[in-house]
Amino acid sequence: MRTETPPLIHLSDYRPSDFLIDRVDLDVRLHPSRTRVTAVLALRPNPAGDPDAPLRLDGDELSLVALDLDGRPLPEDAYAVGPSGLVLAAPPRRPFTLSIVTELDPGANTKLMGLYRSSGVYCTQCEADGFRRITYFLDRPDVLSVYTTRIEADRDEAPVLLGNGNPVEAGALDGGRHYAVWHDPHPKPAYLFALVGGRLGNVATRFTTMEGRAVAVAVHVEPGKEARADYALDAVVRSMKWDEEAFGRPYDLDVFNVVAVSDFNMGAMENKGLNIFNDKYVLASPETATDADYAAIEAIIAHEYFHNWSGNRVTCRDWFQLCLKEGLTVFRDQEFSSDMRSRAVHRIAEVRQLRARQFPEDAGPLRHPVRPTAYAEINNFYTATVYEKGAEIVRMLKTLLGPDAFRAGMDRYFAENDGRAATVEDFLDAFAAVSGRDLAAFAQWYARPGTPRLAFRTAYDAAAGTCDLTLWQSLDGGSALVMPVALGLVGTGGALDADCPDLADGVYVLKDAEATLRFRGVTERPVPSLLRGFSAPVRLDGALTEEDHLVLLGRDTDPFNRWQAGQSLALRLIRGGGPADAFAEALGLLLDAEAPRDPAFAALMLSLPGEGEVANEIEAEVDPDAIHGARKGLRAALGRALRDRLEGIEARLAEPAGTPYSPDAAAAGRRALRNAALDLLAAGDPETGAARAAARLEAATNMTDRLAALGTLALIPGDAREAALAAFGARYADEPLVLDKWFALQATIPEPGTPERIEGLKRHPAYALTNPNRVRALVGSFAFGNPTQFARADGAGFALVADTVAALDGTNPQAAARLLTAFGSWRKLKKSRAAKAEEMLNRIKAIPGLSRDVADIVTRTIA
Ligand code: 0A1
Ligand code: ZN
Repeated sequence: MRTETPPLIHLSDYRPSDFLIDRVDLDVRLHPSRTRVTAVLALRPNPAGDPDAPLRLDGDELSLVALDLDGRPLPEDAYAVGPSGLVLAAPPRRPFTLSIVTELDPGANTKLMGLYRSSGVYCTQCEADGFRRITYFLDRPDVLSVYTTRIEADRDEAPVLLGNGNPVEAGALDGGRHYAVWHDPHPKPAYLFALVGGRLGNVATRFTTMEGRAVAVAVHVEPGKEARADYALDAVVRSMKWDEEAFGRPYDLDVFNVVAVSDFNMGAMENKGLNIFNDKYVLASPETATDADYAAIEAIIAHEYFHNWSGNRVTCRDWFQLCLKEGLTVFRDQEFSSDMRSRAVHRIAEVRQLRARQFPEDAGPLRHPVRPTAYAEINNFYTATVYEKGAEIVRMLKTLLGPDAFRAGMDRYFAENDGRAATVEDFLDAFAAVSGRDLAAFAQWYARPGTPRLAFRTAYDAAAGTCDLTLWQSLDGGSALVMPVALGLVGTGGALDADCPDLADGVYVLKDAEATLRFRGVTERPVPSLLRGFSAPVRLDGALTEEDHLVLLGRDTDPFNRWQAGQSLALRLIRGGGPADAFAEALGLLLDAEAPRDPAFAALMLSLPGEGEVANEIEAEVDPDAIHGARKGLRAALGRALRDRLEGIEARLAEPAGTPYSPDAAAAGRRALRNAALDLLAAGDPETGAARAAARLEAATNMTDRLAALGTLALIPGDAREAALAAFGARYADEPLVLDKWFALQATIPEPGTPERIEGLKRHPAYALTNPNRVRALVGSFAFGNPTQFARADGAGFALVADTVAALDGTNPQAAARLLTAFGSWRKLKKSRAAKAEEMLNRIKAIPGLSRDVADIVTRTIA
């Protein structure tokens, strides 16, 4: 049987709903296998809809128990129930009430969409279309309703009952049962519905908003792990405060609850007043979480909280507008993290992530515009393009308009669209209105897939003291984009004070395919520093010499471009070979200056572009082994050339015994630099490196240092590595989130033995195909983070991942589809390897009964 190409839904087919639902009254009686849901829906025809239309309510894997219209059972010939929902052919043409009773089996719900159980805790996930797995509904984001939810459960099984909005009432019932009623006054689409019932501990505090509202804030976790929720709770409070200060957005309910669950398909979910999190992004202690984990918790807590305005108060008209909430909210969380930490360091991290995930997506078969125009399965569009490139568009808008007009535009957007389901046009209209600018050309960023290229040339006239800088942009299939290019000229003594009337605040707005800017008063041969702060998500085609990059690395005033110069130099050496002496010398000088001043920045300077980033730069016939070998060679050369300095850093940054762990950016930066130094030293001299790493592992007092040392050791084959891995696995046998790190680390070892190691780890008692974190850690890390072994010439890597996709598709299609996206760049590989990938993709495609999620990815990937 061949998989059919799933049918497409088109943006151009959008029509308003024929009916609206003003109020939803839910009564949910929780039971592990027979949960009963009574939904009372206050419906009315939509004046903007078709007055003769039938009522089609979405439903998925539901069993219908009873159906009443205005209090009377509906005769069986008045409705039809099918696999995708329930249809009333002749509904009333006036306001009416439907009362629907459905029965669900949360214990059997392995898709983790709708109502399910995670380690005994009842929880829900409704975005994008999970509410239809709870009751029949108009499950689309432009139908906004006011919800009241009564939850009933066994008190022993689920002493804590949480819903959206504010608590109204709670009490005991006969037979050991109890109930709680929650009311959410803010109209919302069904995808923001949530409930939780279970045995949970919590940490709590109060926050008073700028409007004087006292909010009870709590983070709920597995009992016994409360102390690990302190950092998340603190991040909630800091997010609340920041959104008031940076965007004037106060919180709007009396309670704000966060719940951590261990089985979750994504990072977290912004349900109104009741955010539900993958526990990986809540639980942290120095013993179990790294600095990177703390930073991710802070960012994701902020992200979900910020959705309260960008997503919930103003929601999306349809799923094509997903970037309206996601791109904007990523931008907001990035700004928050930049304010909490170092802006320059954070910007570098953002760009690395964009290049590692979004650039390849935009260059491969799964490419799509930030606002797609068609989809088969919306759950496959929670992508780096929608999120990260979507955030870059908002950032460019801010650069183009300046901070004041940007803030005024945001205020207007929130004011005009509060309580509405909006579009990208509504968003841009707000900025056009406050600034008087025409943003029609800028809007192309939402519509055009692919990463634009920016090229440049300089012509310096020493006699005249002028420099002409010509910029070109190109992107397949259309006119020029509007892009802000932050730039300046740099000389051997630092930034040149040259005059250019085309720049405003150091930014040139490129609107045409080509433009030339003239600088006057240029006193020496200048090096252009382009795209400072990565002011637009484009690829900058290099026309700089090694000497030019060295000037920027040493002298640019823009920290991002100093880092970028190092990356460019490293890329040249990885791709073209040649002596690394000049690069090493420049890095050494930079370390002397920056290591004491900004250790986090110095650490970033020491980390070379990843193998995937190198592959991005290559158009075809990618050979992961060659990239790996060249990168390893450069690291070894740098490790040797910088040995004295790296040893000095190692010694200087050792923390005095007894220093308490703090996750703050300064302490994390020192750890990052010290661990980067260790890693590079070990690359230069594996033998002493192994001993040094083993000693550091022994001495480590927190997970950041322990995992870094283990990671260094993991790259050096031998008994010391195996002993260290075994000891780590035993030490954290009861810590699933730490075992995930251990799984991931082993899965990314770039050696032929790794697939076999993974097969062994699949039999580890903690591994489970039903838990997305475990699968991501073991098989996802291999697929996305081990290019030499995933794309092995013998096809064993592709087969390993394909087998997992096939096994997972039956229980969790969303997770299976996500894993399959690892094949996205297969066509660029060397022919023999590409052929193996294609074989596996065809094998997956031929599986009978494939889910729509996987069928969609596989057909697009092969196409
Ligand atoms: N809106 C969430 C992402 C999310 C999307 C789908 C989910 O279903 C499994 C879960 C979460 C966010 O941006 O954080
Ligand atoms: Zn989001």
